[in-house]
Formats: sequence, structure tokens, C-alpha cells
Amino acid sequence: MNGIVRPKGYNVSWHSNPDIEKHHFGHAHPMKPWRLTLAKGLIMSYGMHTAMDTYVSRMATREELEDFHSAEYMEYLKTAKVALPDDDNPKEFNLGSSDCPIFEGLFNYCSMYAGASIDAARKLCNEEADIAINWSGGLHHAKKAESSGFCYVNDIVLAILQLLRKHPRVLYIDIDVHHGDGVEEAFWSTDRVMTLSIHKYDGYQFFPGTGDLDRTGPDSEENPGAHHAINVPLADGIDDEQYVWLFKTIVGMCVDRFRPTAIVLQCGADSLAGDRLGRFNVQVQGHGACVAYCKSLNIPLLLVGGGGYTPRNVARAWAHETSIAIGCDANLNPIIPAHTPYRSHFRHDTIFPTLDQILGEPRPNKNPDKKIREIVASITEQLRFVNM
Ligand code: V1S
Ligand code: CA
Ligand code: ZN
Repeated sequence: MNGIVRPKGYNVSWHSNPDIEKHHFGHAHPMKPWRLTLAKGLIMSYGMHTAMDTYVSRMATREELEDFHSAEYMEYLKTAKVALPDDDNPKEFNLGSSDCPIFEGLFNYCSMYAGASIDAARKLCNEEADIAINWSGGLHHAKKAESSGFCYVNDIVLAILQLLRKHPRVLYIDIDVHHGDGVEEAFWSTDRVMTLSIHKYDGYQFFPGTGDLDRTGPDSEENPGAHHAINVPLADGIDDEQYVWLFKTIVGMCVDRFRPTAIVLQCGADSLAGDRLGRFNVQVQGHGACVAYCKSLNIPLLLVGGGGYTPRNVARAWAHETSIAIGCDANLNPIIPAHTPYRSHFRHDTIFPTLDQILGEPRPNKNPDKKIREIVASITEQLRFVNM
């Protein structure tokens, strides 16, 4: 066996629902809920589920969804008729675009991934889990009354609202290659949530076009949210060495200054090398090192998924990160077990497919070390204004 032992005195809860995986955004659409089936297959073939409390998540209720979303938007989402995407005739609430198509079972899909994040947050609040995981969540672009960028309901905001019932301060960290604009906007005016997103930013073109370094919160010093939004804009091709250094340095500073009592880490896997939409050169090891660092802080931790458009790499990263959560990463055999479902999807040039090696042409690294140090200097200065 692969040495999977349930960690003593340490609880990890895993929230998933096979019904989520069956939904289809459409043939050409990059978001494939089926990547969750691949991830689950890897997690279970390594036997990791035996070291966690596993829950089949339930659907969020309308009341729970309306903790953040408007009743009008939820009503429209529930009753919207399946239609071919049409970018020329924008529908209400941005539904029906090619980014956010209306597909069969849409409302159930949204209620299920949101229910899983809400349940996961409650496990942390009740101290029934030290780490709670929902790989189907992490849909960070959704707004109060608008879908955006493949996200319809913002499960992260709903989960943070649960955490705030018990926790005075929540740190939200977002390693998806895109800017976590929906979460940032939702908590823009509060000093109880600090948002930190690391993302590709080129001023305008790369979706969603926001997240510059000087976007730090409301301008008015009287607004409690001032200085509580942290944005780390990067260029193409950042590698593990730079990314992990930056992550640990900035997260370390935020934790020292803000003293969060809970952390939510959005683990969008489109920051990995070889992603269909992403532009970075981060490897499974570097992505996982961010999870390991958050775990080492010994603060209740919610892990959610997010983007990730090369399904075999998404599955690799989230399986590896599950192993970090339960503490068996050092003991795993990197060769993917022979009985893994859909094992042929993981094949590459070596004879045996492995968990940690991902394919993809390395992109030239356009992030000079000097620029990375300037980002850290700017955030160091910003954090001086956060009251301790
Ligand atoms: N980049 C990108 C991209 N690709 C698509 C797309 C491609 C084919 C389709 F059939 C449908 C959509 N859309 C985009 C981006 C949205 C990226 C969302 C990332 C989500 C996340 O990973 O952060 C979290 C889950 N949309 C755009 O760039 C907008 C357009 C401006 C260009 C693409 N067209 C299709 C829509 C309008
Ligand atoms: Ca991000
Ligand atoms: Zn993304």
C-alpha cells in the first residue's frame, strides 16, 4: 500500500458530490466538471479517502444562496431555459453568454458546489475539521447579481460568511491564475476579511482585467476595508522558485499583521504549467508548497478548487494537495496506481504515468527578480496601514 494512515488528532473533511461532475458547459467550453471525476479517481486509488471524513454534499438552500446573492438573480438562475450561448445579445445577469452558458441542470450544479463549500466551512466552525476540502468550489468571479467567467454562484463568499459567524478575521488567498475579483468585491468594505489574489495581469486583456498592485481597498481611510485587498499582478512564465518565495513571503506578512483566525485557500489549478488558459510555469510541487505552507500555520483551513483547464493536471494537483492535507505526501509512490480509473489520461513520454510530472511547453519567464522584490516592498508598505 501507499502508507496512507489517518492522521492522529487531526481531522480532514472532504466534501464532494458525484452529481456535480456530470454537468456539461458545452463541447468547446474549457470548464469540464468531469475533471473532478479524474481527481476523485486518483485520490481514491491512492486510498486517501480512508484518512478523511468524507461527505456527499447537499444542495445549498435558496435562503443560504441569498445570504449573498440577490433573490431576483437566484430566481432567474433557477428558471432560466437552456439555450445556445449568444454573446451578441447579453441576457440578464450575464447568463447565456459563451463564458456562462445556460445548460441542463445549471441551478442544481450551482446549489451543489455551493452546498459543499458551506458544509465545509461549518465543519471548521464546529471544530469537527482542521482542514476542510471542496474541490468543486472556488468559483471566485460570481457577483451578488451577476454571473462571470464560468462562475454563477460565489461559494467562497458564502463559505466566508459562514466562517465570520464564529471567526473574527478570515484571510482569503487565491492562487488561481485569474484575479479573484468577486470575493474581493464582496468584502471590499470590511476589515474582517483580508483578500489576497496572485494572478496574471496585463492591464486590460487577460480576464477579468482587474487586480493591479495599487488596488488595495476603498480609497477613504474611514472605510474599514481600506488596505485589506492585496493584489499580486504577475507576467507570463513565473516558475516555482519565484512563485513559492513570493507566496510564503506575502502570506507570512499578512498572517503576522492581520492575525487571521481562519484561512480560505482557493487552489485554482490554471496557474499550473501547460494549462489551456493559464500562462504560468508553476509545477505540481510549487502549487502544493502553497497548500503545505498554509497547513503549517495551524489555523483552520478551507481548501477549494477553482480554475484548471488541462484536466489531467488539475487532477494531479488536487490529489497531491489532498495528500498534503492528510500528511501522507512524503510516502506516496509517484507512479499512479495501476487500478486508477481513466489511468490512460495521465500517460506521457515516460512508461509509467506519475502524479507530479506535468506536460507543457515551458513559457519564457517574463518576471524579473527585481519586479518580484518591488511587489513585496509595495505590499510591505501597504500592510503598515492595517491596524493590528
Ligand atoms: N481566457 C479565456 C477564456 N476562454 C473562454 C472561453 C473559450 C471557449 C468557450 F467556448 C467559452 C469560453 N472564456 C475566457 C474568459 C473567461 C475566463 C474565466 C476563468 C475562470 C476562473 O478560472 O478564474 C475560475 C473558474 N473570458 C473572456 O476572456 C471574455 C471574452 C472576453 C473572450 C472569450 N469569449 C468566448 C467570451 C468573451
Ligand atoms: Ca488569483
Ligand atoms: Zn482561473
